[in-house]
Amino acid sequence: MSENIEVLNTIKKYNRIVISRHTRPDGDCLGSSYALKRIIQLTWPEKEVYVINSDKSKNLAFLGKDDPQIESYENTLVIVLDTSTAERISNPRFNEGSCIVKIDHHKDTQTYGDIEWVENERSSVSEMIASFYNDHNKTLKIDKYAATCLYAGICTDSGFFKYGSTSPQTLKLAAMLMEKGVETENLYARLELVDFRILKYQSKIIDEIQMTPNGVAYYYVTDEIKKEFDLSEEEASMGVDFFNSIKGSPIWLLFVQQKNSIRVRLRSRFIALNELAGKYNGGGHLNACGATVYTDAQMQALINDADALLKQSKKENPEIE
Ligand SMILES: [Mn+2]
Repeated sequence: MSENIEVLNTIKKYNRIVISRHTRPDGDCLGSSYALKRIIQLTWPEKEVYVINSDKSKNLAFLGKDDPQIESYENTLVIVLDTSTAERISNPRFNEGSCIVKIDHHKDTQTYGDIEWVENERSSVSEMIASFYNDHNKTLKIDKYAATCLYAGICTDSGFFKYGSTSPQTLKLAAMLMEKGVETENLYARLELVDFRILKYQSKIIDEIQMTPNGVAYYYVTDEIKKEFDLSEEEASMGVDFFNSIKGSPIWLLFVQQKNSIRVRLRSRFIALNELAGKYNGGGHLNACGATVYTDAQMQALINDADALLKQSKKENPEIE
């Protein structure tokens, strides 16, 4: 809360503000950026506010548009949203700002801001901006567009309110945004649209999915498959979500071929995977990890280890499914 007031006071002091976010943008960093810009513009029409980044999103372009790079960062406040480390910031000039504010909900891995407001347990930075508005609603103004951007960011980062990071506060703030006129049905429809080629990719995975004796589901995305569906790295790795609800398969793995290695995405419910990921050059959260293997034999070893882990887990807890 005190950082939140410090952020407000800092915004008041500057007449030129640049908002930046992380590379490979997602709904949260885009939604929070466009919403914060709109809130500042509505509240202080005399301020210049820009959203400036060096890459953009195709699928979420309906949320808003970035501004072109500006000439000078003199007397400029730079606000970086949803980005834990400086190297992920999608604006190479963020450091030229007179003051840098970081607002984030990732584990605080690196300090780069003069002022940092970080809350790990928040579902999203969009939720933090919604709460920022809510805490200062005597001063700040919001409209339907800003509320829609924030609502979109909360939805995408919380898996539409399904992940554990969704708190009573998340839902209260979502309700507050809804009262500002968010048309949720339209928004969900837009957020859920997929390209036809991605649907075909999904169909291929579902058709060819592999299964170990104890129920670990897995799939290997080769370069050939990436080419066939014209997949970017990100699109290829999205495949891990295509088989996340098979009954009896609480562990599922996606392997993605790289130049000199194989990237692994590990997912589970009810079973901790981080130790397994650690054994294969990776790590992460309890139920969502990343790892890297270098040969087909290592890939098979990881699959065998996952199968043994699942066998053991099902023995210890027969309710796992
Ligand atoms: Mn986020």
